[in-house]
Amino acid sequence: MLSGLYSPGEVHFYHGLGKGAFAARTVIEENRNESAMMACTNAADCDADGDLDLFIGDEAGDITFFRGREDGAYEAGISIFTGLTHAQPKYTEVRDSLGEDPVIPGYRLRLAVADWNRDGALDLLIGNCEPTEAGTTGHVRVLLRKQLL
Ligand SMILES: [Ca+2]
Ligand SMILES: [Ca+2]
Repeated sequence: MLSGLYSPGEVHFYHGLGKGAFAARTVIEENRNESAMMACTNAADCDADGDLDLFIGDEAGDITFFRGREDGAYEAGISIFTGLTHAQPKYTEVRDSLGEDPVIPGYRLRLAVADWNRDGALDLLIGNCEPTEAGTTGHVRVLLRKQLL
């Protein structure tokens, strides 16, 4: 089971032991500061190597990918939009890294992983918020995968 915390935005993994029991938590993403506040997690084997990988959508509007390793640990997370690693970034640092014309405008990014177009490659379904003069609006987008990560 994966759990994204509201604040400080940590992501925890609880290995299932069967019969409703779980092992002690493993911290996948520790204290990402306010950029990962209300982290949204999804697990899927995106590179088809048999190990679960993670996507984490965050408050700043970024998506971080963590490649799962055979030993159950995860490689350092990288932004799928900028390719940058985020080591405890602040919200404003992540927003600045996405630029003034980001791929996905807005913030509070939520996501799901599914093969939307049934081509055998997992895609991302994304929802988020964006401020307007009339208030806050929301967007839903699908990012179709073109190549292996
Ligand atoms: Ca994998
Ligand atoms: Ca697909």
